[in-house]
Amino acid sequence: MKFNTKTIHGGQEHDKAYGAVMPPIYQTSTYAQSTPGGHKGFEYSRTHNPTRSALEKSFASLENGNYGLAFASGLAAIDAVLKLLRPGDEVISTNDLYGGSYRLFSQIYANFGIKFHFIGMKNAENIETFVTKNTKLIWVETPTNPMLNIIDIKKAASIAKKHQILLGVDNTFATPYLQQPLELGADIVMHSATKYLGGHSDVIMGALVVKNKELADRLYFIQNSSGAVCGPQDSFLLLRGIKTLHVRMERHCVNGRAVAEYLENHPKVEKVYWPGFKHHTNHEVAKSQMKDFGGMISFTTKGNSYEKAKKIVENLKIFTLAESLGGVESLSGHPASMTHASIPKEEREKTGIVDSLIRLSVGIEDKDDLIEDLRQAIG
Ligand code: P1T
Repeated sequence: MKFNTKTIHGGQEHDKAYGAVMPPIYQTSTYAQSTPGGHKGFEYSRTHNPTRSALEKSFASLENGNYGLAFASGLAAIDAVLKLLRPGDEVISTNDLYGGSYRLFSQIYANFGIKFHFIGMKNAENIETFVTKNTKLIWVETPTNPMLNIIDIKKAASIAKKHQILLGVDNTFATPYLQQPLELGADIVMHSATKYLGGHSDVIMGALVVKNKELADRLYFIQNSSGAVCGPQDSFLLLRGIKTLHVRMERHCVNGRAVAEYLENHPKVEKVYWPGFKHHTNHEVAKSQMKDFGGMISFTTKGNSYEKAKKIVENLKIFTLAESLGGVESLSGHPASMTHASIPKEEREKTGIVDSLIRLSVGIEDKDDLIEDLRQAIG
């Protein structure tokens, strides 16, 4: 089945009771048993729920995996991956990643005796320098949030395989439409499904997909034991969102390119971060592992002034100033004070998250209106 068919049909079957085309919302916490243990495959909705199961099958299908797991948020999904580890284990993570992931690693799991190395991964070979006998997980986000760096997944996977380390890839910015990490050798792919998979800024949810049965069983055990699952209503909304993922992504990519090129030629703009530019450090890697370059863009204005950046995001009318990304509507954000405020200033400035940096999630509105909005806001 091709990707554009999988978004609509992948892992789905028609409802057995009445032939409903969409999976019904099974708004129930529990299921009747005829005798102890006499149930129809569902006992309790923390463990399984038919609407959530339909969504989990869709996740697995989109990422070319065998097993999908849905969580209450993207961070809950990452949290489940970290629970595979033990005190004394080490993680090598990219140093340019969502601030909430950094906070979970450095302020929660570091306290449980797990050691994190936050490193630059633009040159993926750098990862091997940090491998020790205790390294159990390599955590890659690509494109990174918010600097749009590209990490070579195949290279990271070959290092992970050589040392028998798990490779997890946060595929939130790319989506499975643009990039399929399991096909490139990753063991775990993760999503903040809140973003492009849902696509309508109305649900908080996370996803994991794996190929390996033993790994899937360990993650299902953690999902059920820790209980950070999503409800049936949200699962239904995600299933509905996914059906248009491919058409939305096509437009995000077209609009993203138009906005990136406009900003690149703007006299007041200093630097534009977007992997579609030939001069982007890892443009060739992006070309080889992604189908197109997506709708996420970051940029700085000349003078590196917080006041100027604040004025621009306040002046934007169609781009709403808000956390999050990946919805049909365009959003702007100021990473240093919003999504990445939990990273110490000194650390975040090393990766380029300076005071004038603005992040755009380019939506699927008319691109001329988006460019006009930027024109009037930047001045
Ligand atoms: O918000 P939640 O669904 O828990 O997902 C966390 C998360 C994980 N990974 C990446 C790459 C993310 O971008 C996020 C969430 N990011 C934002 C809310 C944001 O505005 O960047």
